[in-house]
Amino acid sequence: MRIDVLTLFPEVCEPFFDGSILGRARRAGSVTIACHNFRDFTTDTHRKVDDRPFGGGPGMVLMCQPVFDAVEAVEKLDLLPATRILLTPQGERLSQNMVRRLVELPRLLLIAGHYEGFDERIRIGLSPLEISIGDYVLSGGEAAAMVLTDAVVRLLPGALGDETSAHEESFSSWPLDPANQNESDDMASSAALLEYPQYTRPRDYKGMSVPDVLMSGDHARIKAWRREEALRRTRTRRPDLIPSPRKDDFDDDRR
Ligand code: 6GU
Repeated sequence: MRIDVLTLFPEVCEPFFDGSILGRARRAGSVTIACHNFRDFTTDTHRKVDDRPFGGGPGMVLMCQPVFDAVEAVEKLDLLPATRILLTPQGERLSQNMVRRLVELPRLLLIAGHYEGFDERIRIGLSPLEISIGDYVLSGGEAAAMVLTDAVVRLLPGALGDETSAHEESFSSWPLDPANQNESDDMASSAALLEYPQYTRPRDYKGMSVPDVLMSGDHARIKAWRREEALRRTRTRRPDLIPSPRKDDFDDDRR
């Protein structure tokens, strides 16, 4: 997979893409990540990338020219067809289901804006997917591009040291109900559990001890305990994640 990130602050993004899991995935060749600066594509003598909004108002707006030219030039760097993604608080909210769809694509082109926003013609002319990472406002799309990249790359084969860990974590599939394992875009059935509590050495720390079951060596009991804890945690913290049974499922059972 290839990911290109267009930003005014490549120096902010690059160190993140070199760290831990992302860095390892890059070195292993699972993903190519390249950051590009809009400013390198401006035709303006002062390398201007933003201007005041027509009609007045606060802040500056990212101009069409550097963005269109950057997208065109960067797409030509590779034959792989790129899916354009604009990071914006007005986009569809990023979810693990969306991440699972994105990781199937050969190439992502992430467009991170700064300032007050983009010229509307960037949306119209580039027809990108628009993605937000949550209901809060960031001062730029860089953090969102990093979040999205991390979430996607860790699902690439070989990106995690232990192949099983991506599946056992919070927001992976619902382990109790096989009927719900099918992928779906419908939020009600995007089943997930929060992760069970984890412990490591020492067995006692400041009077807090590790649950006995984890020291028992009984793998069936450990598995059952973890499932119960994951369920308990999900019920109390995120009851919205627990799928509600569909009405017609019940109807079918009665026949
Ligand atoms: Cl993608 N961009 C900005 N500026 N703020 C956000 C966001 C993106 N997602 C949530 N808040």
